[in-house]
Amino acid sequence: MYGGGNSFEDVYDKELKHEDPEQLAEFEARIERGEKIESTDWMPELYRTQLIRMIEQHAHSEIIGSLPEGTWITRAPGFKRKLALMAKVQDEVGHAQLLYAAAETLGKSREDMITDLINGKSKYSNIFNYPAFTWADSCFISWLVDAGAIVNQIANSKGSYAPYCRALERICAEEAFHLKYGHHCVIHLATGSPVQRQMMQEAVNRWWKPMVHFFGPPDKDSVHTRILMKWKVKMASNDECRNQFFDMYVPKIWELGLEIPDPNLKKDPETGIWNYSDPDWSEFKRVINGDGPCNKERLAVRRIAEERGLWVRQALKSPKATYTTPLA
Ligand code: FAQ
Repeated sequence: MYGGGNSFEDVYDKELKHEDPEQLAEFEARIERGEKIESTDWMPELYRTQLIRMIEQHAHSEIIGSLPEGTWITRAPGFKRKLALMAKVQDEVGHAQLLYAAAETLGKSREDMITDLINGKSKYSNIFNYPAFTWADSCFISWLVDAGAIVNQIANSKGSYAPYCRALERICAEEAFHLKYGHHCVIHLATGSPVQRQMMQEAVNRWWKPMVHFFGPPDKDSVHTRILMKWKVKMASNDECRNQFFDMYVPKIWELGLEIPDPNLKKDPETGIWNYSDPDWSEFKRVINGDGPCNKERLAVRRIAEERGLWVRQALKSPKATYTTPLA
């Protein structure tokens, strides 16, 4: 891809030089007209590989994303919270299924995607590599991580690749419920006893930086944004999504009497752009490349699930064979 001295135009020309110019022009004209692309339609190879990369990473994020909150199901404070959290976590795993199915339409098998996840070849969202120490951490995820996910997903659901858009529409409807549940949990703690308020504040302090990272590197450093926006896969840039999130949720966080651990966070009233402190992008790079606080633990859980589920997948393929389960 571009970067490292190569201009976008150089790489665009190089990557697309094997494509038929007429087909490429017609494809780009369709996108320009706002038409949707189906899996059976002609598409340049780069569109296919970019979509696989992005949808696959998104699917992995949902499935790994269910883990930090999942650890709180057994310890949720009360029956109603437990029921709601169980339903939410189940939804996130369901989102992964929808997204894996959308990525499969482009020709990569689910087995290959899971193998690439477990081997550390594929990425997933930075934020799920941090530990949920307290109940308030799980409330932060349910409200604000879901909020960030919705900002990005609503934009992308208007994009050009039809199977991904269909999956995102359903996902956004479910995420809207998660957001309400999470907001309710945070309101409860932020307006509760001093101990509850303190616990919620500490969660905000812990999660704010990874939350700023969540939307991806600043546009000037983003590798894929230009081509993805040209082909209407990404309908808003990383900075646009981050700014929209600040706009919608910073006032709500402050309204609850919670502080955000960034003294420079301020909206410029003239431009509508939020200024914020450098959130240490070197930490972001380390985390997305496998060296965050929980990367190894998260992938180990996924690996065990794969190993334990192998006999079920084999039995579904060949029901008459005999299998030994790893638990027998
Ligand atoms: N984490 O050139 P860009 C959720 C990587 S779903 C890890 O700007 P792009 C639901 C990027 O892959 C959350 N890696 O990349 C939930 C690339 O590396 P590569 C996930 C990141 O694709 C809630 C490199 O950095 N949402 O949370 C991240 O144009 C609660 C350069 O970056 C989606 O996946 C990151 N945050 O923009 C579940 C939405 N950011 O591949 C449970 C769809 C960047 O070259 C509980 N995806 N990188 O090795 C997108 O919109 C885009 O892919 C972005 C990144 C915006 C994530």
